[in-house]
Order: sequence, then structure tokens, then C-alpha cells
Amino acid sequence: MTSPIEQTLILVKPDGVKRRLIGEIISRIEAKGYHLVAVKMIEPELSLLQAHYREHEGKPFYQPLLDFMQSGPIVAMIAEGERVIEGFRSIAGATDPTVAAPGSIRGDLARDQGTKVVQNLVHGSDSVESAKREIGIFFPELKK
Ligand code: D4T
Repeated sequence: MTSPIEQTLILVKPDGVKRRLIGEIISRIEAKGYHLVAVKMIEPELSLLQAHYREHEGKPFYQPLLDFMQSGPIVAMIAEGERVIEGFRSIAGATDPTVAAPGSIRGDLARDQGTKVVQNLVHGSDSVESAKREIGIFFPELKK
């Protein structure tokens, strides 16, 4: 079986940065064997987050999600490798950290904090199309 090399957008969310987990998260990505091809710390503009999370507009957690994502710096990264989109979502674990599998980033390092939006440390693109779109949003300077 041959798999194409993919790229995915990974974010360390403000809870991950505040809890000093950037290194731990990057270690897990690299230990799995993926290559980081771009990394930067940013405080994203509202318009950038609105573009990124447009699919969630109107949902009850939408505004809390935007507020949370603006509550401190985040780290944006592009990781590369065969099936990296699926592979990173596997090492990130389920969206709800309470039930995310032990061994995953969210399962080992996060839990329900009683907040209106789930604080789950990381984001990873969920498809090739999303990855292209999200990399364009967070890394416009890399557009070919
Ligand atoms: P992200 O996009 O941050 O990687 O997370 P997921 O891919 O795992 O989840 P998502 O896009 O469906 O949700 C985005 C963000 O909103 C929070 N959330 C989500 C929440 O607080 N309540 C919910 O019911 C859902 C679905 C968690 C992640």
C-alpha cells in the first residue's frame, strides 16, 4: 500500500501554551515520526478564528470557542508525512478529553474543566481539503 505525503495544520491551543505543554506535544508529534515544516507562536485576530471555525458558527459553543482561542497565545504548526492527517488525530484523541483514549494527548493531559467550551489542548485538520484551507488561513505567507 502506498500513501501520499500529506500536510496537516496543528494548533496548540491557549490551554496547552499556559500549561507549558508545547514541548510535550511537539515531542509526541516528532516521536510518532512526522516532520514539522513550519512552527510559529501567534495571538490570532478574531477574523482569522472566524474563518477557521466557520463550520461552527451558530452553535452554542461558538462564541466561547472564539473567546477561549483568544485567551492567550497559540502555536500553529504544519506537520508532514504519509497519512499525517489521520495519524495526528489518532495521537490527539477524541474531542472530549474525559473519554479520549489513554495514551493520546487529550486522554493523558486534558480533562473537563467545567467550561462552556471544551479545552482540549490541540487542533488537527480533519481532511485533505480542511488541511489545505486551514494552512492557507494560518500560514498565508507560505502560499505558492
Ligand atoms: P478541533 O477542531 O479543535 O481540532 O477539535 P475537533 O476537530 O476535535 O472538534 P471540532 O472541530 O468538532 O470542535 C472545535 C472545538 O470546539 C469544541 N467543542 C466541540 C465544544 O466545546 N463542544 C462541542 O460539542 C464540540 C463538538 C472543541 C473543539
